[in-house]
Amino acid sequence: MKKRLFLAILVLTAILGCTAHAYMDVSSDKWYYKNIQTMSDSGLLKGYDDNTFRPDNPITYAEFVSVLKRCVSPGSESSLSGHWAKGAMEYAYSNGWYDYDEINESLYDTAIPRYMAVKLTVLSMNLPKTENDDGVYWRYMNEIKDFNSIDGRYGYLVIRAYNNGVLTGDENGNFNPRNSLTRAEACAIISRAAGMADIKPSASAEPDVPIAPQISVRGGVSENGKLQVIGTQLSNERGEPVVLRGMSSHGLQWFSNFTDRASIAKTAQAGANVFRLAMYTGENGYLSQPDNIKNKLYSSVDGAIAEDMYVIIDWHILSDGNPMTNVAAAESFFNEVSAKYSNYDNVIYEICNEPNGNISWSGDVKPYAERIIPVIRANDPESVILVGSPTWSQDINAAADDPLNFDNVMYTCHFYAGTHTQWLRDWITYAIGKGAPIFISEWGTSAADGNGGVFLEESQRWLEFLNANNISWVNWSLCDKNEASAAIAPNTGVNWSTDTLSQSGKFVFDNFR
Ligand code: DCB
Repeated sequence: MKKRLFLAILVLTAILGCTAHAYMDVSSDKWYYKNIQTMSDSGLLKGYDDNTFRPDNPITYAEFVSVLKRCVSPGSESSLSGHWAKGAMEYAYSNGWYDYDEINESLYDTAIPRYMAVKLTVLSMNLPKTENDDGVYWRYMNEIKDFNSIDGRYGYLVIRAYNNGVLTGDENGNFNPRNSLTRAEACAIISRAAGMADIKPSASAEPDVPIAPQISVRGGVSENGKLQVIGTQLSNERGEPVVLRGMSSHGLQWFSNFTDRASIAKTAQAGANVFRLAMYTGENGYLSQPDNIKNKLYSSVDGAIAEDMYVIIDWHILSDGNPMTNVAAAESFFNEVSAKYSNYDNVIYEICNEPNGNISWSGDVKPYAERIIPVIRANDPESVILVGSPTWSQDINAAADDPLNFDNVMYTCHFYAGTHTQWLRDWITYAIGKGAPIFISEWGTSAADGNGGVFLEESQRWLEFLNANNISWVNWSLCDKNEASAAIAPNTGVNWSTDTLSQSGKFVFDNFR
């Protein structure tokens, strides 16, 4: 059993005979009275010389981080020249409590926003991940009324703080992420967190590195790095499970106005961490106008990279049902694109959208994959590669029965809620049971033709199933076409916003987090 330093400090305080301090502005009937006494008596956050504590003043970055540092590693305060809190700040940074772009010296003496205080508390105290951190954000969107206004980078940490009993919302159920934190609130949060966290005595000079989240639903590339497939689970660079959620474009030959940087950024801001670029081969797509379509593709891939997203390059076969029909063009395309992006962890290759027609997995699609995958691997040896299957990427069971012999490969399963129901979920369960990793690189709330519905109840069943299995998904499609599956209301144009989403789009965007 590890000793709890916080308790040790309290005991020490008692032994040394320190008496509780009475501040003239902290009366004993206040909700925070005990928290302030605890923090003050243990020397973690003291009052002022004029015998005030100023409980309602906002706490600064410097003060907050210093308190946390004293909690987990008491002793030697800063001996560095410069700002008095510089030592604590550098300690915090070197232990991964914050990232380089989050705090700089010009912020030290300003009020710390609540989302940042939560991040620092959760990471410094190693607050344990709880079961409910995983993929069920939609539940918390009811409990934390303003959850949508929390930046995607912090949502899971806020949830973890709630789950650990460190935080509760205001009287309206709001978290108010960008508001400041009063000194009284800081005492409450830190004393609660310290009371339940396993804080290690600082005897060992090397403090433990805080745990990273085990499931990152909203993490982008800077957080998750190079992806890998472990067993059937998509995982990040550190081997922790990852779930990607986002939007697919419609055909680049028709709707590339919704794949510019602005549209990708809006999708990212809504909480998505993956964007798929549907590069149709037929239907006046890539094979008819290769340079034009490739330029559109590249500028959109670059836009997604700039937005810290994962990006799927989709060789969107459809009318050309057998991938073998254009296998030579596919080889040269994937050779070029995998060389171009081999240094980017963002890129995922989808080598055949939806094989269909009178073909089989073992006779057509698998041999195709065995030609394309080595082409990509020659340039980009470890990237994740997605492979479709016959019957518009529903025959995942056939793939699971006769799998490809390559690492970091996943099989796509595509569903449309108006057409595909429990039976296809059962096929996924079968495939996973056989060890086949599954990725939903395309799904719609509509029927299989992209129109009809929307079918939100069945879509909800699907998402609960995918959440329960940590399966990543990409929704069809980000455009304003007049069809049910389109996420943007008909004819809205490129100045779309989350206020001009279609019924389908509202449902899908609400489920990124
Ligand atoms: C897939 C395709 C995708 C298609 C959607 C919806 O096709 F990957 O390209 O998108 O699912 O059908 C639709 C667009 C339309 C467009 C049409 C042709 O939404 O605006 O006019 O492509 O480019 C599927 C998926 C499943 C099934 C059939 C198809 N299925 N299909 O299970 O029967 O026939 O395209």
